[in-house]
Amino acid sequence: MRLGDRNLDTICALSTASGHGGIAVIRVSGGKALESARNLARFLPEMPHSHQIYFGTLKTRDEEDLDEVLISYFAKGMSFTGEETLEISCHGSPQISGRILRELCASGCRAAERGEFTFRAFMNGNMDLIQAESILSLVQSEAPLQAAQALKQLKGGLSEKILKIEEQLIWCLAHLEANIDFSQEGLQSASSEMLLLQLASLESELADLVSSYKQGRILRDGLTVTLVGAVNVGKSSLLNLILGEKRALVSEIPGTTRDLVDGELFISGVKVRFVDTAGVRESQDPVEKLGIERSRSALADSDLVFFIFDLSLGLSENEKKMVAGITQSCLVIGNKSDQAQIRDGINVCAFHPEDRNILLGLVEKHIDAFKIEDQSVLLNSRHFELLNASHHLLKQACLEMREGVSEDLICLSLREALERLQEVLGKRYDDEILERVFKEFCIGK
Ligand SMILES: Nc1nc2c(ncn2[C@@H]2O[C@H](COP(=O)(O)OP(=O)(O)OP(=O)(O)O)[C@@H](O)[C@H]2O)c(=O)[nH]1
Ligand SMILES: [Mg+2]
Repeated sequence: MRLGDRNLDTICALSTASGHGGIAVIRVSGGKALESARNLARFLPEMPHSHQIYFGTLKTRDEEDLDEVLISYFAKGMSFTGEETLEISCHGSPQISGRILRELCASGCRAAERGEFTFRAFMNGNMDLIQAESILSLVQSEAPLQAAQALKQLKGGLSEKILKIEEQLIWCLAHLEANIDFSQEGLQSASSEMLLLQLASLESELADLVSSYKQGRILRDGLTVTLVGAVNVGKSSLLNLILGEKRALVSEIPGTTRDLVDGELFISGVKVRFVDTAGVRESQDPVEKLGIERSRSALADSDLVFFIFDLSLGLSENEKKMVAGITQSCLVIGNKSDQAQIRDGINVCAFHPEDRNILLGLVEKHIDAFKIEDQSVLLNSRHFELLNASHHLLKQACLEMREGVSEDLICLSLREALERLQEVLGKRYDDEILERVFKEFCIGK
């Protein structure tokens, strides 16, 4: 069945998380929402008012009491999906919500599929595809800044930006095409220089959006900070200081940590995962060798590296070589400052609780450098892929214009760039695109 054809049914689903809770909310949406619900909720008035709440007892078809509930009613055209919708707030037991759903299905509804409520909101023009996807980002958000960005997108911030680019691109295309049509008469509807200027500015706007995906990924997936260094320098002690708990084993025996040990914190609204690794040294012990191998691969996966050394011993030639080989952002941190005579550079002592702030401050500075809060960032790989493609096409069109390539060819690139923009917004779509977007959703959303 085509996705669009499913819209004829009235659907129902549990919209709150499954399990026991104070209340559970069941959503019913579609042309027969009221009619179906009335089979259970006979207390509903003939003509309920939109955005009003009705209290009463749901009954089975055999007149058995199901639960005392509140029903919020949303008239067609005034709901999230755009269809007539009811939200039934019942007591939060899976047994109760399960029975209500079964009764609804026996009264003409069918169980909703993943994201089907949001899908209908999109199909009924209540939101564009970016906004629909932002709901998923919002529901899945873990970090406060990620939620803030998703909310911005739900309110249409990102869509507005892309719509503006789309509008200007259409304007440029129209003038370029007009120039082709009137070229015989030697007329130009807009000068090529002006069009090039305009297209170059659109290209730079798109480039900014595309590059913001780097920040978006940090918001979505968080940052990984890895503590590496030689054996016994205090990496595990510092991990414990950072996390505020005894997560990793600490001992005076070099080579204590064998496997990766990690923990998470939120810093500046971003999820940060700290990873402690096995100290690096020449070793014949096969298990220790495996641990050191893991340290190396953890290093490759990290966004920021804390290279720890023992201040009382100083940075050895071997350690200097290790630092030089690190390609990620790396901060060299001297530990055991309590035992050191000289304390230059970043220095801490794992036994001083106040030094935790020094370490967290380093991560905070790293995050602040991305200036995430000030701008609209891409959170979604689909948006990134399409905007990236659109940007490349626009860049190519600008290049062709500078080289004096025929306007027909330039128009081809621009039209393709425009199509990618329209796919991001969901102005152009097919079942495959929609399947890909909505399969990520949970049921009831
Ligand atoms: N004086 C002093 N001792 C420290 C400090 N930090 C750690 N130590 C001690 O140094 C020893 C090694 O600490 P760990 O945290 O296990 O060091 P590590 O780098 O994880 O060691 P490996 O896992 O073997 O690579 C322990 O005896 C710690 O108590 C510090 O700031 N000052
Ligand atoms: Mg250790």
